Amino acid sequence: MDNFEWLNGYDPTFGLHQVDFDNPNRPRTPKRSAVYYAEIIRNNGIPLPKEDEFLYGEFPKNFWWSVATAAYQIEGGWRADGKGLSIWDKFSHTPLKISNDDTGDVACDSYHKIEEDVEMLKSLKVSHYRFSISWSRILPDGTTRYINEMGLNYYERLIDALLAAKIMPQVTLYHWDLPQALQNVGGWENDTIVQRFKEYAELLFQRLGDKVKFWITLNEPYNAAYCGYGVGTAAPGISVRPGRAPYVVGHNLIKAHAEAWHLYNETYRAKQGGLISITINSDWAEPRNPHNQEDVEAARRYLQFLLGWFAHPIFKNGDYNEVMKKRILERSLAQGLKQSRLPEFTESEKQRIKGTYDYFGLNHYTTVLAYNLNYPAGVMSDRSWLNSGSVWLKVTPFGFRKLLRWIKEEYNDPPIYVTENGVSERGAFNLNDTWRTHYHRSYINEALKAVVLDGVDLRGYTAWSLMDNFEWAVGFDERFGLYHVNFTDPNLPRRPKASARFYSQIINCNGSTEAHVCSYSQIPSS
Ligand code: PNW
Repeated sequence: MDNFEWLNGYDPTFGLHQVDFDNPNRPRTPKRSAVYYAEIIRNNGIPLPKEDEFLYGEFPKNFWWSVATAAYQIEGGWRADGKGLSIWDKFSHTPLKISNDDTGDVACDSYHKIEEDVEMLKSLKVSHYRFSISWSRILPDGTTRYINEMGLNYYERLIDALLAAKIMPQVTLYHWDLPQALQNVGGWENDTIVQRFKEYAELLFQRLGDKVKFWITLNEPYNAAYCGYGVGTAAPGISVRPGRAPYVVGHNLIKAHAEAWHLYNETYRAKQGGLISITINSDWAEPRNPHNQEDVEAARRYLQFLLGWFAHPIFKNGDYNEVMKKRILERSLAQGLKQSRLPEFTESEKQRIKGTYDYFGLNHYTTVLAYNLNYPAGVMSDRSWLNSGSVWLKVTPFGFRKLLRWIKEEYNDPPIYVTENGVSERGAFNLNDTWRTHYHRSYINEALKAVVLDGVDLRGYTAWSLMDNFEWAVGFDERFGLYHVNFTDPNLPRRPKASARFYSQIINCNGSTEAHVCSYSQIPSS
């Protein structure tokens, strides 16, 4: 119990029970810790809950093991090949420029390092590599008026090098680097972008489609629309955009995706035979207090606003979910608007949008605790969750399995590809990244439970990211790479972190971490 703490008197209290020193009877009250300790004593220890037990086993045969990057994050804004400006060029913090002229920053200089990048992928033994194409490198002003053949040729050489190494490309059309020329006419807020995106997609199907069999139309529409990553407003400190604009952007993103899907489905699928869909990001949301119905509903709202915003129209009925429609209408009217800030789809648009998917692409990193607050929910994290190099990213493997199962149930058991999952570090350079190995080991094990125990149709897993790179609004301080890049050396050398070796072992054993079932290959440390 709380007691006399020597020189410090009664201020520090170490007790499992509180003592009221103002009351002459000195009543004792058990604290939460007393209840918990009693439970430990009763159990003679801390029994591991069944769902937290490690599951030994393997993923299905032909499971895809991949690793991801995005064009602007590894190529930077380098544009001596004729690339046009993108909305990200003005945010570039790249510490290295090839020259001081106007040719832009190089980030990891992947434009000139196809061979090195493919070597890393071969060492990892991935079956697939997810990268994105820079729209303004192919179409400098965003339109098909002028095609930059030099830029297109870079991606052709990359794809050929991958195929020669038996690594299949997974190509994202739009990973946030909108051509500045399109932003100048309103970007994603102008509905002419739907046609522009379709023309850009068509060019890529025509020119790369005989070699690329897995397309992702849009990466994380939520962050593009709501946080401003894809609309030219992202900057340190600006994370969420107010008003109607995000909903208009979201509306056009959904239509652009649907048009690209139909184009591929009707004109290119028969002869090219690939898959095309969208990648949606989502946290898992756990009610802050699971016994409080308001918190349970807040968690559900959070998922419907984050993942459901895009998944409901595409994977369900062509329309926004009821939770969003109701909440946004109520708020809009309460603020004196005549109608909801959330635009509506016409009946024919709904028919056009519904079912425009070949798989469910999922980016997942973390879990939040949701509680009842207006719009759509209040969120916080648990103090005991492990941190990472990014404030928003806590290590919460249990949420991964729950989210996968939720998607299975909510969207009628679609084939799922996880297209990003990973963790960041910041601060001093250290190749021995035990935290990243721990992250992938525990998250991949939760994915395995989703497959084996919950019957989720998971087809592939992708680690974010192949190498340290330009982490958007935060620049180079947060590092997600399996490979370290030395940005102070003009050659930008890449070196494997410990987690790169671990990931190649996981791949080699198809997701199993039992050393005795298969022999591990080693990545030489160069
Ligand atoms: C994703 N958040 O972005 C992107 O697809 C990647 O380009 C990026 O490098 C990676 O995740 C790591 O951040 C996110 O604040 C950005 O919750 C922000 C958040 C989530 C994902």
